[in-house]
Amino acid sequence: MTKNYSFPPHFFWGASTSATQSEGRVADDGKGENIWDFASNEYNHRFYEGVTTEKTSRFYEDYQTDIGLMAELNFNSFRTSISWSRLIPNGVGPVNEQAVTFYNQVIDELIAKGIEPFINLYHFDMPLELQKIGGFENKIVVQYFKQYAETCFDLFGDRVKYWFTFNEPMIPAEAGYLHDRHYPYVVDFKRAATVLHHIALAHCEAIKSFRERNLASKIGIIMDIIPVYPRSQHPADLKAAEMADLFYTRSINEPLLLGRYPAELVGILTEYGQMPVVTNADLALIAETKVDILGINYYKPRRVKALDYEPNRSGVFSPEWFFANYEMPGRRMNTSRGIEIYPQGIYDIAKMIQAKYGNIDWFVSENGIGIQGEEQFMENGMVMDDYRIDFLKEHLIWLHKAMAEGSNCLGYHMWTFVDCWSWINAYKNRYGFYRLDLATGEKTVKKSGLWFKDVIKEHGF
Ligand code: BGP
Repeated sequence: MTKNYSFPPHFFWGASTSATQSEGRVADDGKGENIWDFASNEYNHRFYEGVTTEKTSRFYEDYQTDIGLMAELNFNSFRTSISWSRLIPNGVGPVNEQAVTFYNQVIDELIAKGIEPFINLYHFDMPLELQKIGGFENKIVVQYFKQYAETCFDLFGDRVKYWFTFNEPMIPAEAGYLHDRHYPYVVDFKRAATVLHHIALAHCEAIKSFRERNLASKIGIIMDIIPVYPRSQHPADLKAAEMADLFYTRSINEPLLLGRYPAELVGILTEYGQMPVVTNADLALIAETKVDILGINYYKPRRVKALDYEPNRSGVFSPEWFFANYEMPGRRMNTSRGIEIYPQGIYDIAKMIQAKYGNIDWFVSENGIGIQGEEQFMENGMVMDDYRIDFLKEHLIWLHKAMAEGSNCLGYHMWTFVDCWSWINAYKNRYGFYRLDLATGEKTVKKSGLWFKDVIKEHGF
């Protein structure tokens, strides 16, 4: 096969998922509840068609089969998360031995099949008992997270070579405390900022514990860097883009990757009385913490423009007082998900990492396309998802270009291995290389899965 786009022989290829979105068996074998299990029951109407965390692709019982299906597609790596409340049912205190057995088996099975486990510690899933005392709003939870991380390093650190502290640290703060999308459905900027700061500290504490152990592994974090594009080069639009980037990206990337909060952000939050409590000890910890590797989830760009009205600056403080989202005419949309498709974004992120974050080792930890009603594309039992192949190709081409220009990208993980349950949208949009039949539980490969299998085998396409 003639290849136009070759990737390095040791490039990581695979997919990613998270515990809550794949495991199921939420009330079994000693697992404690997390906020999603709780919200599933108490706020059922907030999930698409009322489908909740119980209904998954059953990784808890089917992990062996699933890992076999990954191996069939030639995966050499796979990212999932540990469920904090499965391992430590109350978030702090005794460890659930059945969970230890489960995660040991998963890690061992992956390694046996030649699939490098990439293990993430937190994917939006606060144990319910800790949420009852405020979750990450309560600084004590930073210490509980540190203890949980230490438990994971001690139990699995002999085999896991790639660790991640958080998936998309901005989301629990933004979606849970500002935009009313995730439990506890709070709308309060200062509380969101407090949560974000404590997540930053939890990340740093976990890394400190990791370093103390001298493990022969790497640790990092998975970020959703959303590249921001202004409507025009007019100074007002440029300023708007700067503000969106400041609030939604730099506010977390800079403390965790550069060791300090942006001064402009601190200035604005102080002016508006929105600054969380940040001690000198916190700042010292942030300053001394470094990651070895970065995961980047990329789905969409953000386009912004200057506000064309004077915002009413009373009520809940909002970053949207400083910019407006902009729907660029003619932009290419994934209408199922309501987001723009912009493959060049992955290249722009790679360049940003090169320029701003010391060209650190990184990998694409999520990228994919969620489509509603994929049944319509089925032929002889297979989803003929050419749109997904095109999507992957286009993103990989831009990634390839960035790598040719010196970006240290180590791998590419698609979201996701098999259609999975999602926060809010449940099974509305399908993302998998394998189709999950919700009625029978059957998993069948899609055309994109077979295409990806070849790409991995050939190290390119
Ligand atoms: C990312 C999350 C994933 C996954 C994905 C798709 O932000 O890390 O957990 O859900 O988005 O999003 P959705 O399922 O909402 O379309």
